[in-house]
Amino acid sequence: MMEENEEVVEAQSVEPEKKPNNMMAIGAIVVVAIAVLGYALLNRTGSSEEQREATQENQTVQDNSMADSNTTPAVEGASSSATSVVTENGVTTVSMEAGSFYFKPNKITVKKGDKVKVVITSKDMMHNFNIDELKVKSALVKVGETSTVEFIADKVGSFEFYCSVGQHRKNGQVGTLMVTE
Ligand SMILES: [Cu+2]
Repeated sequence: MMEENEEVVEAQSVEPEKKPNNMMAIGAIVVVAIAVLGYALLNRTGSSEEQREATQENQTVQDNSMADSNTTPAVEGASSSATSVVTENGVTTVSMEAGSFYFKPNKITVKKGDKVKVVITSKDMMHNFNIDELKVKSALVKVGETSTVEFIADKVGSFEFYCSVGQHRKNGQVGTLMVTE
């Protein structure tokens, strides 16, 4: 009998202590939840703003490049378009624009055995033109300047051309030369 009573007393003495603990725990959870929620909300607005900024930047870049390609023929006068691929008597002449970070055109198709003449004009900064598999490496082309590199497309396949200046290749200044039979 005595033991039972003691147990009851013990159980009762524990209970009142537990309640405030629970209340505190719930309070802490609520505080943490509010903090997490607030942080998540802040992050979401932050990232969506960043995305909006990035989109705007992209649009600005596109607008600039469009403006450039629109004004270039007027400045150069002679050619109807700044970039072109013309094949004549087994010679493919590519008038190519290089900029940050692109080649225009970025796809060229020639026949095996063709002589390829790439006339590179830099729109900004310095760029060059390389195809490792065909051992093609142009000189550095400074802004506004033009440089020509010639080679024979003597292998069938799909080859990447790229700019080796700085991080330009990583930033997407690449293209594809297709050499067909
Ligand atoms: Cu470059």
